[in-house]
Amino acid sequence: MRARRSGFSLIEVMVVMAILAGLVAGVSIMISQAQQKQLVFATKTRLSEIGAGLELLKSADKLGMYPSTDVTMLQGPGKSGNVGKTIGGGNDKNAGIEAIWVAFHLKGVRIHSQALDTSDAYANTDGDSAAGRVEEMPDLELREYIDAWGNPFVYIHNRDFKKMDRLDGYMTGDKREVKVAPRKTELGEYEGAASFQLFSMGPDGEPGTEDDIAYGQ
Ligand SMILES: [Ca+2]
Ligand SMILES: [Ca+2]
Repeated sequence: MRARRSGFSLIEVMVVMAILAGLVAGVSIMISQAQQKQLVFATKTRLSEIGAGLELLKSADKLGMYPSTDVTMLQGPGKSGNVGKTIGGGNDKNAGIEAIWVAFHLKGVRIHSQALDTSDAYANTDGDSAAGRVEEMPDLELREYIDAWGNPFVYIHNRDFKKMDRLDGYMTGDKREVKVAPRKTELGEYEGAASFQLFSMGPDGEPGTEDDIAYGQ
């Protein structure tokens, strides 16, 4: 009579371990895909809140226009004149989205949004500051609204599409300098030709690649 087998053979153990390893790999891929979806969702939410704020700014009782791409050219509402003269400072990085930060904090204009007023929705990735404080800005820092990967959103007013090569570009959350260009359709026309462009550089943190996420898309 053959002796009864005890335990598992090496091959059986290895097969089980291989199956487990496969399961773990599959589950972790699913988890990271779910996390990536959440980040995309958070980014789209911020984009639509900023976009809604821009439309509000354009109404006559607010700014009456979309903010300039250049923070130093930003016009204040009513009699307060050229806010650019007041704030000064800054550098030439992240200029478009900083202009939105300032515009959303102008007196009489202040745009409130739950999704944007939380501290993980903004940062000062290039570390610059204004020379003078603008009404409801919490301090002198020229912050940018950022996407869920920590990179500033890109904002370009339509009148600046053609001169974007004069701008010095953006600094990402991990301190890389990147050049941004206005987005174009397949026909070679500017997107948002009558208004503005607002987009995230996407998961890869590079502007102009396929994973970019544009407002309204
Ligand atoms: Ca800044
Ligand atoms: Ca990208």
